Amino acid sequence: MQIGTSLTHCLIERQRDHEGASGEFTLLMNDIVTACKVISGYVKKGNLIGILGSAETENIQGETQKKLDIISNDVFTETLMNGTQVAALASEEMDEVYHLPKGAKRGKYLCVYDPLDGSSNIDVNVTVGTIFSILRAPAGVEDPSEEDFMLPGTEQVAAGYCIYGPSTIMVLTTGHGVNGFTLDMDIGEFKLTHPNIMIPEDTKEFAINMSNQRFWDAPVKRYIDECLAGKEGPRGKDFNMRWVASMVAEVHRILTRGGVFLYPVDSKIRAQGGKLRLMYEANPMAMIIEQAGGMAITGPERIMAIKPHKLHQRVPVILGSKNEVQVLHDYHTA
Ligand code: AHM
Ligand code: MG
Repeated sequence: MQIGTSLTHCLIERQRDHEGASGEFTLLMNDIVTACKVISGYVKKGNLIGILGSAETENIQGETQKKLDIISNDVFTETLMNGTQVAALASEEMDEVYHLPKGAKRGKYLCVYDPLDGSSNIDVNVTVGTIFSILRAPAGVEDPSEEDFMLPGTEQVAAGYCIYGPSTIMVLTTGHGVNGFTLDMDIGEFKLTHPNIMIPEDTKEFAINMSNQRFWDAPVKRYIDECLAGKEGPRGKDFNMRWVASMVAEVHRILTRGGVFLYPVDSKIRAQGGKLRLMYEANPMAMIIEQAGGMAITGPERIMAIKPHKLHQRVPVILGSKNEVQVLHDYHTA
């Protein structure tokens, strides 16, 4: 595909590669693209239309929802429901599986999403994004249950995110590499700007919330201590650090110039399994990272190999440049 080709065109071309394809996937992706354009519009308008700030409600994870969390969730859910390519939906902002109304036309896909990741950043005008994962509904199941969503990340049909930063960029994988498309605001169309993204295998940049340092387990503590020791330490190089507190922004930076991102389990959050959610944060990002030549692990294991046991399950996340994540894997399995 040539730089500048529209996302719509790329999706139709891909559909042509699959003999007998029904076009359902293309339509679903088209709905996701539409939803992200609408969310991007809201994010960019911000307080011009009075949508910043807290909604004074809590999601199932006990986190206070922002007005934009709820708006984004409604936009994404309604767009996909009306699109008729899904059998059921699940979101960070909804306690349970979202079932389609009785008699509603439905398709063969499941979509799991975080409608607005990094939402603690909304009010301070820092980058946020939408993350999504597409799975196949089990054949013959009319109204999928939570159990039907319990598929490992290796079963994802596609994954992506849309980042609402200085530009709005959609990053996508269907298991054949990773491509990025920038929204051309003048014509309302995403255009291919980042073809075949590959993550540099080596890096000197890590991202972790250092305020949790005293709670870390030994392998993470060892790794960060060695990074901080710089040229004089065992790694023999000086490291740089970044922490946006918006996973979409961290992953996008890593896809662009390499790096390693860690939200490990620590003694403060051990009981809940980690901070980030497996199905709509860790798995889609892991698929993108692996497809771009990187690695995504919990510490000892590959994220995408985990068989989920509940929708809002949390896991430790370590991902990014292959050689650096390998060091962390070695420390966790030594
Ligand atoms: P959210 O989905 O409620 O926004 O939470 C997930 C976000 C990630 O984007 C980010 O990596 C992490 O939470 C930041 O956490 P912390 O505030 O503990 O640094
Ligand atoms: Mg999130």
